[in-house]
Amino acid sequence: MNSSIEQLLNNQIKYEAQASIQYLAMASWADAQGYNGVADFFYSQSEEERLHMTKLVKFVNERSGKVLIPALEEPKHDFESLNELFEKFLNSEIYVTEQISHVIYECLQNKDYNVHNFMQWYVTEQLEEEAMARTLLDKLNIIGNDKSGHYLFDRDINVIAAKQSNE
Ligand code: OFO
Repeated sequence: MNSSIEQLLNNQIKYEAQASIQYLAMASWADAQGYNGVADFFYSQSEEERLHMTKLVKFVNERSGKVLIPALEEPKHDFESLNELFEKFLNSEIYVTEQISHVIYECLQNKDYNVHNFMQWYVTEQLEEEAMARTLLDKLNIIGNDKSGHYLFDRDINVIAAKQSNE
């Protein structure tokens, strides 16, 4: 594997790991605030990001590349509101999507069609996750500051998320 592609995949390992701990911190914040549905949602998003990271680790090793498990930055722990929480979620997904597009671009420049092919799974996954983050933030924007709206959002979030990922 070309060393610049290897470096990009290692960077991607870091972004997935960073998203995983960020979502864990978000789950924990929601748990402490009594938003149990939102907490479950982010606990499971955190697990998913961890799987995305591990899939990359295994792929780089299968291709005889060198994996360097990275140090991570401290995640954001505190949020003013559910809106701020979900804005962070959407921005994090947009960032990861941009990084994946960059990997794809470099694969094409370097004619690495194997890695290009492998990365298609991430492209599809990101599309779904970004769409889900947008839908949830849109709903919160409709709800505004209404406490009973937040209660219902928390109660229904996992149904909304499941429905969105079946679309
Ligand atoms: Fe790894 O899918 Fe989101 O970030």
